[in-house]
Amino acid sequence: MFIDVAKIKLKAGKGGDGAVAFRREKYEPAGGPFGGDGGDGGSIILQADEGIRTLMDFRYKRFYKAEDGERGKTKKQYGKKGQDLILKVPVGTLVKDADSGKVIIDMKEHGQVYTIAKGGKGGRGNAKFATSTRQAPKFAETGTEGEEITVILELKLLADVGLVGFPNVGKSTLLSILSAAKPKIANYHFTTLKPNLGVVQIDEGKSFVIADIPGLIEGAHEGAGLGHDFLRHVERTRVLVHVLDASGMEGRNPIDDFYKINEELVKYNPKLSNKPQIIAANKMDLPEAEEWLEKIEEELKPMGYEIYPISAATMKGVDELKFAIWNTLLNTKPEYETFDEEMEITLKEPEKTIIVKKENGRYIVEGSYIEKLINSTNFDDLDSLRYFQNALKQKGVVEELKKLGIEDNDTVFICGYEFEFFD
Ligand SMILES: Nc1nc2c(ncn2[C@@H]2O[C@H](COP(=O)(O)OP(=O)(O)OP(=O)(O)O)[C@@H](O)[C@H]2O)c(=O)[nH]1
Ligand SMILES: [Mg+2]
Repeated sequence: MFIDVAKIKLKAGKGGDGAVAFRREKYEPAGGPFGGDGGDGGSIILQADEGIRTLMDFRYKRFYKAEDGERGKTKKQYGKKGQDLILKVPVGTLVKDADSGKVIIDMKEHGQVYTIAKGGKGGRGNAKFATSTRQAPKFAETGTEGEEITVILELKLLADVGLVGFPNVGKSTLLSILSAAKPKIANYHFTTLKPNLGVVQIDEGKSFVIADIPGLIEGAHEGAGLGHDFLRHVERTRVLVHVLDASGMEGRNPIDDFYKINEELVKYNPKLSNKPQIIAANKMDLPEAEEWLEKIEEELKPMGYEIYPISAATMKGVDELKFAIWNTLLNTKPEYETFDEEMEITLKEPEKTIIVKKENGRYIVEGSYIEKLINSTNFDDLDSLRYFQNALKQKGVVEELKKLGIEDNDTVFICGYEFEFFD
């Protein structure tokens, strides 16, 4: 099995900070709070797309960041929300957490979306903290950080395109020049013992997987040669490229070869005759190839086959063939299969927003809510401090600390900062 893998780092946008601002108008010397909320940070969203066939693009670009939210503005204006970043992945992509190796999600269906890194929340501006007793709050909330995660994308590659043909016609050679695959190539039959897969890139976001299907000979459907094992690979491809040796150098007739191989395919599974087939007349650099090409065209063109004369040795005609394959793929409905093994999907554990604990005799308070609270507190401002203390009470933190045995004058570490406890 051939697996395409990419490791990428993702960072969602930070929420914009809330603004501290006051109304300044001619006849209102002590204006009210006027700071608006920050915008939320953009999230990173994965989207399964059947038009994307490989993870090629993720090998070039490895870090992705969504836009930050804008800061809140004066006049109670909201900051703009950061734009979400949508990453398209092939259908069948398995997404794993790089740290734990656990599966986060299997992107199985076309169009499926999943928020892999959530944008931070925008902070509230000081206008939101005004109450009847606190008319001029000098603090606002900071926006929270966007989620950050490194993921491993895995895709079990199934060939979109199968190269079929008699042994020694040049299937592996063709594979090696279309892709980065390095199959064994040699001038004897059954050089290739197992299909090799390669990724062919057309352009950004456009690529496909191709395999050389070895060992097909007369009687393959009954087990002759090696072909029987590999015929099921052929079943899974969408397009076949039928490679013929147009030089006839081995004394066979390429037209006979064509019929023989197709007969084997149909005997194995009649549905295989429905697959689009493109003919590559190979070894055009050799003498006698021109003559054979004419015969091949005369015979097979009227049957509706597209025929591409190529030389895998000199690469002549190979680009034309490559684009013809791509075009045929575009017009053929994909049949894909995702991971068929049963597997356990572990969802991300929701983050504990408040943790109160006693460790080695120390009282510790932490968690994302507390962090956010601390970041938003202006410790030089009495109102702000009061808000902080009330919040700790309301959230039950004080209660928890008392249960753990805290007493007045004891030290408590809140997100790493030292405080003295007074009830
Ligand atoms: N002159 C010439 N030789 C070629 C060309 N393409 C392939 N060959 C040669 O043909 C021989 C067989 O090539 P392979 O690519 O191994 O053929 P295959 O179809 O994969 O063969 P099996 O793996 O045995 O089924 C090698 O010696 C290649 O160098 C071509 O366009 N021109
Ligand atoms: Mg081969």
